[in-house]
This record gives sequence, C-alpha cells and structure tokens, in this order.
Amino acid sequence: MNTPSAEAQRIVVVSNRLPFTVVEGEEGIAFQDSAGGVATGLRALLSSPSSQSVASDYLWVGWPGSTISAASQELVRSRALSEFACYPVFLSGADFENFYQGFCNKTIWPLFHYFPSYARYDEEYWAQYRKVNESFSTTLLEAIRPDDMIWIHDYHLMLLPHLLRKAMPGVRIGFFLHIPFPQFEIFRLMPGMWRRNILEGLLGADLIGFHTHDYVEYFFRCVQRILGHEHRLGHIALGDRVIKVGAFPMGIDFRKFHDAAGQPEVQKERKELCKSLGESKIVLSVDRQDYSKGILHRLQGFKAMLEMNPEWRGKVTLIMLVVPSRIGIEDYEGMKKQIEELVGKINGQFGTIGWVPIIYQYRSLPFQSLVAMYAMSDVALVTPLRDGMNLVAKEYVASRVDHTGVLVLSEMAGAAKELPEAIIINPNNREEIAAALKIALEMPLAEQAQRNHVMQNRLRRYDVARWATDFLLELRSTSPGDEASRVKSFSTGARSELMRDFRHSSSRLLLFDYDGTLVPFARSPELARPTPRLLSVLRSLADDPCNEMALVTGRDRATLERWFGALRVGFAAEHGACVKDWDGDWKVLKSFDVDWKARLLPVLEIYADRVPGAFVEQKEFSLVWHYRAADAEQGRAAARELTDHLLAFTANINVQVLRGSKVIEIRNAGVNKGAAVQQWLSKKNFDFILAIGDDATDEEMFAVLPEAAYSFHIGASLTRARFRLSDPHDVAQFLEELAGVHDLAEKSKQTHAKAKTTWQTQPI
Ligand code: ADQ
Repeated sequence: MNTPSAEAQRIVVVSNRLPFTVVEGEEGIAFQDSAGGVATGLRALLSSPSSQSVASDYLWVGWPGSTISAASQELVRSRALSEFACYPVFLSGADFENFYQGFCNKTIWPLFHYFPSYARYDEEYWAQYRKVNESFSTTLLEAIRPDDMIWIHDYHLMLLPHLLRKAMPGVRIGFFLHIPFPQFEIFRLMPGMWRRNILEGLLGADLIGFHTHDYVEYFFRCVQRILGHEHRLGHIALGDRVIKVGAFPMGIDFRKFHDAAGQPEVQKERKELCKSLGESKIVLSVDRQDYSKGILHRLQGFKAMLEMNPEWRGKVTLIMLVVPSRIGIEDYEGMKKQIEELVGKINGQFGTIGWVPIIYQYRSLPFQSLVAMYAMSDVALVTPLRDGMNLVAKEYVASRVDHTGVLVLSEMAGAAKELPEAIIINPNNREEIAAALKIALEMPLAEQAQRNHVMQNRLRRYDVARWATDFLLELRSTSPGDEASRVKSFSTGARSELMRDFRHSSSRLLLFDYDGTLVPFARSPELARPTPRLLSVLRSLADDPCNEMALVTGRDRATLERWFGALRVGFAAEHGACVKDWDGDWKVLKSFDVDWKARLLPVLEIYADRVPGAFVEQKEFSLVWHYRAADAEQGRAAARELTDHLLAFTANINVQVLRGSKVIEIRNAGVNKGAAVQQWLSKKNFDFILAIGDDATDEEMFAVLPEAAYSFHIGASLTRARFRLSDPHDVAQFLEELAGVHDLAEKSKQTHAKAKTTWQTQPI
C-alpha cells in the first residue's frame, strides 16, 4: 500500500476493523494480521495493479481490534499511518461491547439474516451504535480531504454516510453492504426511529452497493415504504442530491487461490492429507461458526445421505472446518455445543474402527492448508440458511486446478446467482442435501470439468479487483459532485445574471411545461387546473410584446384551449404531436397512424380495473395510464408489469412507451417536445430563451436549445438543464419575479423611449 501524499486523489476505505490487530504488551506495541471476508477482499484490492487506474493512493480507517491506552494512542496512530497507510479509530472496551457484540451482532446480524427470533431490540445497543458511528465520523473528519473518495463498508457503519454528508456536503461517499439486505417485512421489525435513521444514514452516500439485485430491490422497497422516496431506474432523488443504488457481486482474488493450488508445497500437503484418509471420498465444509451458515442443517443432510445410501458408508468422509467467531455471544456458544453433540451422534451411529464419518476441526487454518483442503476435496458442501455472498464457494471452485470437484451450494447464498452450474439446494430440506450429495459423489469427471470450466472463467473475469474497480468507477461517475458542478441550483448570482439578461433583451422565447412545473401534480389531471394567481402571472408575461410564450406539454389541445385560450400564448400539445402559435391555427406535425390505440386501450383498462385509483386517459395521439391515486406499492408493481406487457405488445409497431411521474404514456414514435420547440426556435433570432420542465420529455426540449438558453429542471433527478428549481412553488415565485422585472422594465423602457434611447440587446 502506498503512503498517502498530500496532493494525490485518494480512496479512503472505512470498515469496522483495520486489516490488523494492535496488541499492546509488556514489550510494546505489535501489529498482527487479521482475517475475515471483508478484510481479505479489501487487502487484495489495495494491492492489485488494476485498482491503480481508479485511484493513486489509499487510506484505511477503522478500529485497530483492541482498546489502546491513551498513552499509546499517538504511537499507534503514527505507526499505523506510516507503515500501513491506516488511520485508527480508538474505541473503549465498553463502546465495543454494546456496539459490536450488541447492536451489530445481536440486532442487525440476526435480523438481516432472517433470524428475527434471535434479534434483541435494546435501546442501549442502539445508543451505542449511534455513538460509535459518530466517533467514526469525528475521526474521519480529522483524516480526510474534500477531494477524497470515501468507501464505507458494512452493517456496522450504516449511519456514517449521513453523518459525514452533514459535515462535508461535497465529499463523494460510497457504501457497500456485505450481508443481505432483508425484505421489508423483516426490516420493519426494527423500531420506527431506528429503521428510519438507518435508511437515512445509508442515503447519505452517493452510491450504495449490494451483492445482488434482490437486495437492491428489497432496499428500494424499504426506502419507499418507510421514507416514501420512489426510485427511478436505480436512482433515488433526495433534495438536490441523486443517490445511485446497484448490485456489485463481490469476487475473490482468483489468481491467488488458483496459483496457490498448483504450488508444489500445497500439492505435497494435499497428497499427505489424501494418504491419511485412504480411498475415502472427501466432502468439505468451511465456515465461520455462525447460525446463518446452516452447519446443523448440513450435518443433518449428511446423516440423511448415509441413511438413504448405505453403499456410501465407509467410503465418504465429511471434513468440517469451523472458525471460532463472535465468542461470548450466547447464541453462538449454544450452537457450538449443538454442533459437537450432533457430530458425536453421527460418528457414534455410523462410524467403524476404520472409518470416522465426520472430521471436525474448530480452528482457523493458514492460507496454504486451506487451499490444500480445497484442492483435495471431491465435493464442497456450502449450506448457509442466508449469506450475503459466500466467498468459500468461489474459493473452492477457483482452487480446482484439474477442473474436477463438485460444488453443492445453498440457494440462499448470494453466490448462487453467479454459480448456477453448482448443484443448487434448499438447505432447509435434509433430503435435498442428501440427494445432492449423492449426485455430487457420483458425477462423471467430464461433467465436473464442464461445470468447473464455466464457473472458473466467470470467477477469473469478475475477481475482487474488478468488483472494487466497478464500484469505484461508478462512484466517481455518479457522485453528485459531477452533477452539482454542472447543474447549478439557482443561486443569487445566477438569478441576478438572468434578470439582467432578461432586462437587456428585446426578443424573448419562454417555454413552459405544465404538470409538475407550473402546477403540482393532482390526483387526476382535471384537478390540476391553473390558479388565478398562475393565470395572472402568465398573462402579465404573455402581454409583453417582446415575449413569445408557449406551453409545451403532454396535455391535449382541448384542455389547453379551455384553460389558456384567452392568453397570448402558443401551445405544443400531447408532447409536440400538434402545435399552435398564439395567433395561428393548430398544425399536426406529422401524419400519425393511431390504430394502435384501439388495440392497446383494453390492456390499459384491465390494469386500471385491477388497481383501485388507477385510470386511463385517452388523448388524440396518445394513451395514458395514471396511478397517482392508487396505493403506492400496488401502483408501482402494476406499472412495472404493465410496462413489460406494453413493451412486448408494441415491439413491432412504431410506438413508444414512456414512464412518467406516476403515469405510463404510449405515444407515436417521432413525437417529441424537441421537434415541437424547433417550430419556435426557427421563427426568429431570440436574444433570451427560457425553458422550464420537470420530466424526461422535457429533456428533449432542453436538448435542442442553444447553449446560452436558460434551462431549468424541477426536482433532483438527472438532467441536461443548466439550473434546478425545487418545485412548482419555486417556479411561481421565479415567474412573479420575472413579471415584476417586466413591469419595472416596461416603465424604464417608456422612460428610455421618451429619451429616444433603445435597449441594449445581448446576442446569444
Ligand atoms: P463471512 O460471513 O465471513 O463474510 P465468507 O464470504 O464465506 O463469509 O468469507 C469467509 C472468509 O473466511 C473466506 O475468505 C474463507 O477463506 C475464510 N475462512 C473460512 N473458514 C476458514 C478457516 N477454517 N480457516 C481459514 N480461513 C477461513 C461476509 C458475509 C458474506 C460475504 C463476505 C464478503 O457474511 O456473505 O460473502 O462478507 O462480502
């Protein structure tokens, strides 16, 4: 790892534990390597050459694994920094008790792994979790620079992104969760304030990553149900920020395992192990001792296999390696006893003088011995009841240099999504495990090789460095830093510049979307009528002969005529299917075939009948399915299904299906606001152009405007507009200000006219 230099851009990795444990003894301070899924993966990343393409320097911030006396803290800090590029967060033993043993491992861990009956909801745990997250934030603020990319890891630090965001609004923050994110019904079991704070905490990040798409989905659902924020194409808009959420399945250091398995020392160790076990086939299981890993289920499955297949007795041995973990937590202690009893029972029932069915070891193995175990085993039996990813499954496949070996893998592990060539089982069913074991033990070598090749190729491509690089590149590209630097909120400076340009111009084009821009959305389109206040400000702007104004909207022509017919304003109706100058006639821009409407209408109606509150709006050139008044959850699910349905139906016709704000709109391809706006742009050389809109169809309008035009997007989602306003209320105030300026400008113009001077115009 490089030592950070002052000017290079750095990645700051933040995790509960640093990759070493500091031991304070009589002879002074010692640093000892510490292992574990997260630490192993991150260490591999930091030393990989490909990660250099993302950042030139690193700093790792976390707890050094023990309580360090106040007198030694300075020394530990300076050695950690100079020798390991690490910055320690010092916590007391008491801090760690309620935080780590408490909230992390007795609340979050069981709940997120679908063991709600093990979860404790203790206010002291929660208070300590908050306090430790705050300590991390305080320490981080000492160590980081504003241009650092911060990458926070795992469930211990879910409040940290928000805490950091408050203190440093512009810094880029990524968060990755290594364990599953549970479904709403599980997540909601946490007290209301806790679950809200955890989601808000995570949403402080710019990018949130999970191992699988399922976890992403569950997270979106929780955010939607608990905080009420919808996502759009994987993005959540929050105030003036956009948060991206995605799946980044974590890989392993493939080459490290693959190359090690071929090394002579490992092969030697493998041969010795094989010799001591004789002819017996080996089934291997390796995990931390944890109730989520399904160790007891695995033993039951193995027992069932011996019961159902007597021919395999004496010919197969299960080697079960269990790493001590979370010692001191009762649920873990109790499980250890159960495992030992069941191993004893099976060995007692089936064992013979010459054959022990299960060899059980309760300890961690050095890397070389672990790889030798992987290399010598005919079958790997990986049966978690729930697992974020499970790296052991991947390590086993990678270590099979001769491409033999069969992986039996639980469908509850994230890894099952990436390794479908394994024999996939449900660990809750002992007969299924038994049947899978028999198939695995009897699988022909050719089939083993075929499956292993496919999996190895995948694991080689998507290794741990690729995982980290993908995440960091995404973080770099989606950080609000990029958006914010380009799309500005409408600051006082920009506002006065616009007002000055407005005053100094004599030929202006004002383009406004209607729903969500000039008026807030209402439960049904008919209810979103213009208020007298809006009509008055529009009239005031429209009456200025220097202004040409048009409403560029999805509304149909009849509604526009009815509501705005009396104003000096032009229209682009139905997203630009037809246009009208304020003093002209309606023109249909292209001749459209709308036969498809009759065919699609019944489909939309079926969905409207199924979802209370949803309804279909028929327009001349389009059909719209509205679900704003429906139950949010039900509406969203139906909209997703309907979109799929419509996309299949319309694959061969010239029609577009658009997802808007709580609407699905179907219109002829080729209709767009950009083409409609060209009608005005080509009329004359405007010296001031203003366009305001809120949804994806308005982006088409922004795209055709000259660079100097003032374009405004309403809300926080991604846009090509130059500026943002928050909502229609903001727009109303802004337009009133413009109209006020207009009044003043009028007066001043008259004065100037009297003095026979003309307005200076600024060419665009
Ligand atoms: P873990 O729950 O720790 O990780 P896992 O992904 O299997 O689970 O990683 C365990 C690591 O420890 C592996 O690298 C393995 O080699 C090592 N290990 C296990 N037993 C060992 C033994 N007896 N001796 C030596 N080493 C041993 C958490 C989540 C997972 C997620 C990872 C990474 O719970 O779901 O896959 O983080 O995101």
